[in-house]
Amino acid sequence: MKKRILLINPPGTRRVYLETNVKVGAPVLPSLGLAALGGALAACGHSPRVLDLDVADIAGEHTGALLRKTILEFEPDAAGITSITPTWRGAMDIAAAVKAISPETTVICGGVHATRFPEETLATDCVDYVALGESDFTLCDLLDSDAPAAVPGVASRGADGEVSAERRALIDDLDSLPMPAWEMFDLGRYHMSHLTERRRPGGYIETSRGCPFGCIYCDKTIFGRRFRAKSAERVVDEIEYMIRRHGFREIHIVDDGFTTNLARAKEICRLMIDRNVTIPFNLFNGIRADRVDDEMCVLFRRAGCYQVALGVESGNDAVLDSVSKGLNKDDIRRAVSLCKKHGLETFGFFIVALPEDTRATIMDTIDFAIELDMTISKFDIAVPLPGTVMFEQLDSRGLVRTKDWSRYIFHRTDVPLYDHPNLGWDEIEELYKLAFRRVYLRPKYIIKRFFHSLRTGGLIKDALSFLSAKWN
Ligand code: B12
Ligand code: SF4
Repeated sequence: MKKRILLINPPGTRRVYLETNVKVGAPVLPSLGLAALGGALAACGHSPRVLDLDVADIAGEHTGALLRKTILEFEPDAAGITSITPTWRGAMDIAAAVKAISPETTVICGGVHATRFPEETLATDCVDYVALGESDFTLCDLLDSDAPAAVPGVASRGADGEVSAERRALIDDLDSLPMPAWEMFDLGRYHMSHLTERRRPGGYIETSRGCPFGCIYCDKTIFGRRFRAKSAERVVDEIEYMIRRHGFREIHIVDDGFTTNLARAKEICRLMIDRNVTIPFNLFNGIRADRVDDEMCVLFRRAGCYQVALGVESGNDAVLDSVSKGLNKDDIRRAVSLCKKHGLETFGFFIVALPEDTRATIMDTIDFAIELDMTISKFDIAVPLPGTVMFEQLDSRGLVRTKDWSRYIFHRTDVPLYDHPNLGWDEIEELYKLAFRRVYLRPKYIIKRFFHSLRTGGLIKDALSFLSAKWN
């Protein structure tokens, strides 16, 4: 039987980005996870709708009233709420509100934090089921089943109060995934930061899932370590569908490892060129510095890529070793200079206060950022996301100070999350702010950025961001 399901995105962007030092980089695009679920639901005959409370929150709308109005109008059979660690608490409040407005609506939670903590998520009567991990097919099966608790990948609380939480096998054939349902979103309400955007509207695409590496701070709860990929044909079909069917004018690739299989990545670019499906795109989530070569950069450029993000993390080889990155500074130097040689913008992710960091190694990281002189350098505070090796390391030593997950945000220093083995939080905060000042207030950078923004038309936005940033 056809069912109405309301897919809800909880607020997050305001606290995670807009109230922090990196507000200039805040990305506000439609959730790919919800679009993927919507596509799968539509493909099996259901009627999905999205309620994006994050966008409503940014716009200053009253999210509680909006939720109420939407539920009373749409009368969903089920509500599906997504969450990651910092938005989980808010997602639980939304679950309670849904039940208060409409007790007969089935409430299903999914996403990384609910998957990691099904017991806690099912602790109240407000959540009926948790969909564990990848749920593209789980959610349809759950809605179609007379015994939802028995559907593989569904966690629920039994009559005895016990929670059964068995994961479903990962999806092998990613070409079998239906196209994401972008029609559920009002694309006019979304935008990237001008730092990572050329044209609007932009949209996320995933071409693969899983990453074989094991960086200690990275959460692998959903897609795991096995690399699985869509075929080049499917990827280019999907890009074409985004452009022609939905009017996207730019794409942002969110794969953990777009170039894990370099031959496939090159094939995708070649096919984009051959089929004339070139479009401005960036490698938003970063590629590994050891998975890029000259030919790849040439193909990136020809296919429309203008910006490559790289996970640099640290400017100290011993610290890089300690986080099991499997890369050293020379690998990173090589990748950055290759990208620059081919005229690609570079975006570097750096982490301040990794467990082995000291004041001196953080200064190495700042110096390395200056040496690399990338188009954008983004500094994050090392956050031990639950389930990561880093969390286990700190927690087993009794160093984790709070499990208030709403505070697990990469760019906030106002509340200490853990006791760092070598540094106090005052010092972490001081070094974090110093990193931005030393990298961005260099005359060489300012002059270069000025000409860059003249060329790309971002001069006024750059000037405003510069003036509104908190440098101290
Ligand atoms: C793109 C991305 C972003 C984007 C947009 C996220 C979005 N809302 O769409 C941006 C840049 C905004 C972002 C920001 C952050 N991100 Co992010 N992000 C990603 C990334 C790279 C891809 C996410 C994605 O679209 N995947 C593809 C879709 C299809 O997968 P999915 O969303 O997981 O959905 C599937 C399942 O989870 C499940 N599912 C999800 N929701 C629901 C709901 C229901 C009802 C059901 C049934 C199932 C279900 O089914 C889906 C289909 O299989 C992931 C890494 C990764 N590889 O997943 C990190 C990741 C999700 N991000 C992460 C983090 C930590 C953050 C930040 C907190 C970092 C920070 N700055 O502090 C912020 C928070 C932002 C916010 N607004 O709250 C972590 C989350 C870890 C955790 N424990 O929470 C991840 C896993 C990275 C990592 N490996 O550590 N992120
Ligand atoms: S940080 Fe990147 S390379 Fe490291 S495990 Fe996560 S996705 Fe893989």
